[in-house]
Amino acid sequence: MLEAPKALRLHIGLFGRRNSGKSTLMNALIGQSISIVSDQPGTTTDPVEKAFELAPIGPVVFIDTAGFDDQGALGELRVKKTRDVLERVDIGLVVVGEQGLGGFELALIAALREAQTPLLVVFNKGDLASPTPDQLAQLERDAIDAVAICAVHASGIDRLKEALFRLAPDAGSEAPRLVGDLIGPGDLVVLVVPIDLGAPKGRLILAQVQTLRDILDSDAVSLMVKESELATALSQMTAKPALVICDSQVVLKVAAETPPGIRMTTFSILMARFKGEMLGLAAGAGAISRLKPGDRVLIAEACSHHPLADDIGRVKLPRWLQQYAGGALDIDVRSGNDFPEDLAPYALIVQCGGCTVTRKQILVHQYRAARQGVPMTNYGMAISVSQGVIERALECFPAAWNAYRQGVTGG
Ligand SMILES: Nc1nc2c(ncn2[C@@H]2O[C@H](COP(=O)(O)OP(=O)(O)OP(=O)(O)O)[C@@H](O)[C@H]2O)c(=O)[nH]1
Ligand SMILES: [Mg+2]
Repeated sequence: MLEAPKALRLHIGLFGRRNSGKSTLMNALIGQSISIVSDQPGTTTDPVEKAFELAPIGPVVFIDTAGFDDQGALGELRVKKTRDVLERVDIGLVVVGEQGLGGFELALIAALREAQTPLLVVFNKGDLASPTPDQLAQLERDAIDAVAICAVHASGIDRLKEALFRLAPDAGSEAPRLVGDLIGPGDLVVLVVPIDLGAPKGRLILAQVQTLRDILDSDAVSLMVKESELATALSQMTAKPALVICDSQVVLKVAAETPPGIRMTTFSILMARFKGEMLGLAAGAGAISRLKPGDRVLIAEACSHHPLADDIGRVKLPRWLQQYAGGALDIDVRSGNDFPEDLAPYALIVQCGGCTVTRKQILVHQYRAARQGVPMTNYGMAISVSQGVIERALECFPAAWNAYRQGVTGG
């Protein structure tokens, strides 16, 4: 009964001309020979379905269909079955063979669009043909995603999975609450926010605003102070706060001033859960303790902002990580969409909190890192590690605390 019910699975249909490699692709995606492959056009006659757990999307059903371009009496029945599939899938893959993108594929694209079905063009047989620049430009103009693969050699399948994940309507969007599940009605939550030169003028940053809103939604009570007022605020309270949440930059002071027995964490750690897969990021934080001088580290920021004098990503984090490693590290900073395909050279990836990007985008990065066996964490967790307070800040997330400890030992 742990299986996802079929209706909840994302249905992904494979469409295209006969012999374009749909069945080969389906087999490559699931890593088994489920659908019959041959060089004879028209091999698949009836739709072939296979339920599968597809990382990082989750439970899916792939539906391989009969090539669509054949006509005639027998052909028409097949075309109808394929059309039925086309109308009920959640995502359509338009598989293009060595003939390239032609009128037939454009008609398929139009049919999927008419059904309002997200679609992805898959240029298969990369060993025999490649999409032309014109075709790619046209797809881009129409805002249609495309990937080039070679199904027989199972190459490009990971990029295809990432593209599928970005298309999936609900995948990754079921974010946990920011803090609402950690508190109850009437609870008091203390928020500690430094107002320094880096603080935006006349407003609060998004993570703080979202946290305040979630506290309001939970019918709880919030009190926001600067770190200089925290001790006073705590000493004047008659009831114990349920939680103290601070900016990572003051985590050392706040951890010291919050009495044991009162839970404390940081906005960035809440964001790690809200915008990413927390356990993976916690395990990645543990890997910081295994950094050695000379290791390569990737620092990835989602937005390209103008760096401040003591920018976290470019100045503070590198300094802290190098102190931790006990020597110079080889640090690359990448911003925006420039997240490398090949992560193998890195001993660690530190991703920003991702306040300006979707959860999906961070999950795609995490998926890519996990697949290549590279530990990945985020800014806030890395800062708490460098300040020696990560275990305190993870106390209210026991599973993440365990994942962190496992990351430390490399287990
Ligand atoms: N060179 C090359 N051949 C491929 C590739 N993918 C599939 N093929 C070959 O293309 C032929 C057709 O593959 P299928 O997977 O059966 O194609 P299909 O789209 O399912 O065809 P129908 O079921 O007839 O519609 C087979 O001989 C495959 O081995 C590829 O990436 N490169
Ligand atoms: Mg087939």
